[in-house]
Amino acid sequence: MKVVVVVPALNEAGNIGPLVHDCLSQGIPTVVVVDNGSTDATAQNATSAGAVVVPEPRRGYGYACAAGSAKALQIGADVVVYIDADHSSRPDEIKRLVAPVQQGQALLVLGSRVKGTIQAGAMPPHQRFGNWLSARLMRSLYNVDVTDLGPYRAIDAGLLADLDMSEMTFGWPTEMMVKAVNAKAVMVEVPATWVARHEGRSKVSGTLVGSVKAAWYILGVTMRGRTAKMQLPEFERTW
Ligand SMILES: Nc1nc2c(ncn2[C@@H]2O[C@H](COP(=O)(O)OP(=O)(O)O)[C@@H](O)[C@H]2O)c(=O)[nH]1
Ligand SMILES: [Mg+2]
Repeated sequence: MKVVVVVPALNEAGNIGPLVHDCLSQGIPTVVVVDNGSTDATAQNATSAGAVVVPEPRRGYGYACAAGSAKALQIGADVVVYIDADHSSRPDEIKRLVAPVQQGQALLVLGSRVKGTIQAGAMPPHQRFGNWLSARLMRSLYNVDVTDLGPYRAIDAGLLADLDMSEMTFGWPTEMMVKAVNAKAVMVEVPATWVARHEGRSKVSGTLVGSVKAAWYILGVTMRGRTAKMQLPEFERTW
């Protein structure tokens, strides 16, 4: 199975090179870095490290994920893995993430930091709370057994294409989950490690504006997913 890693990135020049290197050294054939209008050397450093760089000037985490996904599907991915550019997730856990898709046990695999390890100081208390609340809401509204809404995940390419993603904000990872549930695709969690970003400043949970925006989008998508707008026909299993 061809695994393609997609990395949405905004001004991560100090992190992107080592991250791409670590992904490639896991035997991943293609790492797609989406440069979301960085003003630093993110694109150059990603290219030097061996990534395929896709520019996406429209600012937004979802825009970047969508551009990377389109590229991954275009180059024939069977499984697409998403990982943040700041090296908070560990590329040596990609195999664990991809295994349930490869073995035909799930179509969407979520890296759960709650089931795994959160390094001291890697997740501020308000982010922990927001995440707990969102996961709780997801459990009660969708009747699914999830503990985390983190960005590190693997998805079957067929399911990804069918989900017709439209949320171009930090709500993208949540939209993927609610649409997968609505499409009755099998979704599982595996433990994942979360460490503090290697370099640079947080733009989301580390800032008030970023945190409020992220919470707004995540909760909004979770609620809207219960309306007809995000209903999808039942997904055909590929195994
Ligand atoms: N494409 C895109 N990525 C972003 C944006 N803001 C942050 N990111 C990326 O999203 C990830 C999470 O952001 P980060 O600053 O680490 O937030 P934190 O994990 O909450 O501290 C990182 O990989 C960032 O490079 C954005 O506006 N667009
Ligand atoms: Mg981060």
